[in-house]
Amino acid sequence: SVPYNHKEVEKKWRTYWEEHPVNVDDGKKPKYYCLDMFPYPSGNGLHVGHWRGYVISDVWSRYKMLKGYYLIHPMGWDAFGLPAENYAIKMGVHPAKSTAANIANIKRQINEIEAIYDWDMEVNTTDPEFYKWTQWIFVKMFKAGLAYEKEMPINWCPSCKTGLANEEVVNGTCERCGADVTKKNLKQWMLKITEYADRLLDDLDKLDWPEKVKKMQADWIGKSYGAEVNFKVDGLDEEITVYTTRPDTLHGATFMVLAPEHKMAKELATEETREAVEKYIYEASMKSNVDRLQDKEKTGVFTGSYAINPINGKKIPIWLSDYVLADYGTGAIMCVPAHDDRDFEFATKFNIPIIQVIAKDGKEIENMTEAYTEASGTMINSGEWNGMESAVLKKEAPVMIEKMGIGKKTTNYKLRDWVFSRQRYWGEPIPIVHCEHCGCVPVPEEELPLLLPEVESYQPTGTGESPLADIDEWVNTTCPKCGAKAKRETNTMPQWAGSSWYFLRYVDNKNKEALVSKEKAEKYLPVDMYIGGVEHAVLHLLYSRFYTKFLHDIGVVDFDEPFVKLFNQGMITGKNGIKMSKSKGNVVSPDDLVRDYGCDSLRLYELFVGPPELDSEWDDRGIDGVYRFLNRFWNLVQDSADANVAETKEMVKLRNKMVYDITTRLESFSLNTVISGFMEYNNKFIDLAKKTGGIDKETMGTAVILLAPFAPHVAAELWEALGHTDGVFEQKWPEYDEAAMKDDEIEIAVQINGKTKTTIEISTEMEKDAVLTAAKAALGDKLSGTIVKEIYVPGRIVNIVQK
Ligand code: ANZ
Ligand code: ZN
Repeated sequence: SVPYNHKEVEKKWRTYWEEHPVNVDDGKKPKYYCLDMFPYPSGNGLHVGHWRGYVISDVWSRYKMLKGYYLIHPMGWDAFGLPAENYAIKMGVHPAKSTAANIANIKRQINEIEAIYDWDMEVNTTDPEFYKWTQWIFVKMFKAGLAYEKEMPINWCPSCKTGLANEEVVNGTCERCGADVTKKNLKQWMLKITEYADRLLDDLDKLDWPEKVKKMQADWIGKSYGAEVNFKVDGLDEEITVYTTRPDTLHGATFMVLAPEHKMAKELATEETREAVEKYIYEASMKSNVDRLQDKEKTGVFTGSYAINPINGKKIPIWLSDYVLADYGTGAIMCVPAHDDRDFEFATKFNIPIIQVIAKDGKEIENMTEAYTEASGTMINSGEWNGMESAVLKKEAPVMIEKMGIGKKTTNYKLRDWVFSRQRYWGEPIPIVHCEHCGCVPVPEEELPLLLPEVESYQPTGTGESPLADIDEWVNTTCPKCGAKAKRETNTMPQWAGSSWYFLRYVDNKNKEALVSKEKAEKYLPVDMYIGGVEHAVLHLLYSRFYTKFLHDIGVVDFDEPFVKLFNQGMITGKNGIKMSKSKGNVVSPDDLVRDYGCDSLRLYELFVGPPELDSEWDDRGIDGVYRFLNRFWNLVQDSADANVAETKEMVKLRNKMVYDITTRLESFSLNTVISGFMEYNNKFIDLAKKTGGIDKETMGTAVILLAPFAPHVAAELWEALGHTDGVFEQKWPEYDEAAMKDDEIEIAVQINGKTKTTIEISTEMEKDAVLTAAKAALGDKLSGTIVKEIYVPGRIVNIVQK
């Protein structure tokens, strides 16, 4: 038979599939929408790590196709954003130009994977026909009161010269460039994602997503229950309200801490403390939230004033410290050092009394060395609350506090409204006109898209204005409402804007009348399976859910969750688990591997390197193993096609077992073990074929169909070699017959010194040792002497020789 030549085989089938697409909508099949997180078209092209996600999604897609679905499997480009703009600043090339070149290159690389993307559905977030709808959504949100302007201190990246959302600040640094993030007071466009907080939280239950991701979203939303308690300031006609999730510990509050930005902070300073207080407030204003919360030594300053604990009338000192955030709760907390770690650390450092109010076994700890943070035990040192269970009190205290008139029960969220403006060029212009008479007026929907104008310099101004502010003829306009002279908003949208809804557009990407038509939305949406990296657990995935819920509410789509199922693939890393990156010089390009081993081998190896949900280290040498497997399988099928033997029971059994194993492993996304499964069965078939001269065509055909989603070219060629005239992708995914999987049971005689004493039932698959053990167990007491020999004639007789 012909030896495997990957170049020829792959070329042949690619040409064939271009004219005979395998995924066709016959109007009868149910749809299955399998979506990849669309790439940012960076100038570096794809490395083997990017391949992994695309291979996983293509394997899953082809599997669903063989299960009888019409596939929605689109691809597009998330092409606005900083890298293209930074490149423009450096090289003077318009971002649209460099982006187009990058897209062409990456598209070529993606085509090497031979994934069945439907390029008719392609979208590009920077295409005016696309961002028209990104702007349209913004206008709709504005009209619904969900987009508003607010002056506030925002995260500011001094290097990218733009504002950042909380989600884009990682450990106090800019997610993009790594520079330390500072604060800047700027007028911002905000999206009221907080209005959707409860739905975003509650609907997590509906999703077939990894628990880890759901938890990250729930934590990000951060809903908590507790109470607001009012403390009088001693000697002033003022009250300070604190937010606490542990009102049960009220008697243990020995001090109060305010965020340095709290509106009372300066007022509380006395003559002696004023200088220190003002210095502290200034220093804190220069730090980011994340910096302030990070685990390092607590800092703080005593204001000189005291508050009165409303439950017991005790005077407690009021401090300022940057571990209290201004924009969470009320920006002020009551501190219970005995039962809160941060408060304990602070009290220890500044010598503030610690009063225990919950005792684990009813006993007070003599010298506390750490806070007791559980809400379990009985109340002590707590006046009328003494003796109560702290867990019960924790639930009841908010209501009790409300009744006492010293506060009220409340719910709090960590989620903040989304800072939606960027002071950069390469983004969607925010379609708003500022009019002296009418205020903020949206650009009329029929005038969208509001095109991004050409500029001479992409350089951000650094003053907090975008480069668009320099283009007078663009900025100066008239008010759509009253016709007076007015100015355009010059900020652009964040990169997340387009990616928050792009998955809806694929299925109707040429529609000029609507974001997506009702019929198409109903027929093809939502996404059944979304595949991408876990780094998007909160940002993109939360924003997309928010957008989808909004579009549901205004009647664009009739579902309110975009992604039914989610799979996060792990990263492919270089040696020692180091992330592949150009700067580290450890990037492995797929191009050479495709040339030397073929697309099919690389596809298999991308899966074989490790469990798809975990990070895996790449080692080029490993691809040899899968290449050898493909060659062996190739030869087996070709030889079997020539030999054309009739099926035996053994072959039927192996066939059914293989279908069962491969299907169950695939269904549970254990893709690496699917590949090792192919190798194991291949070896079994080769062993069997040595005895039988070949394997029957149905069994070989079944193996070929199972392999088709993984190694499509090889499968197509071998399917043809088996004599079929239709295509392998026109087949149905094989079913297995459980009865046929069972090993045969046979009865064999068990002898002692050649005389039959009993019989046992064994499976034909049983190994010699296991048969002997079973035989000896069946003989029991009859075996009284010393065993000198144990004989097994396979499938016939066991003979134990004893003295
Ligand atoms: C007293 C107390 C006693 C607290 C105790 C905890 C344990 P979550 O679950 O995150 O909502 N807190 C309130 N506002 C804060 C702010 N702006 N910055 C920093 N910390 C703040 O936690 C709420 C708890 O975090 C509140 O309950 C408060 O400390 C603190 F044994 O009040 B607690
Ligand atoms: Zn006006």
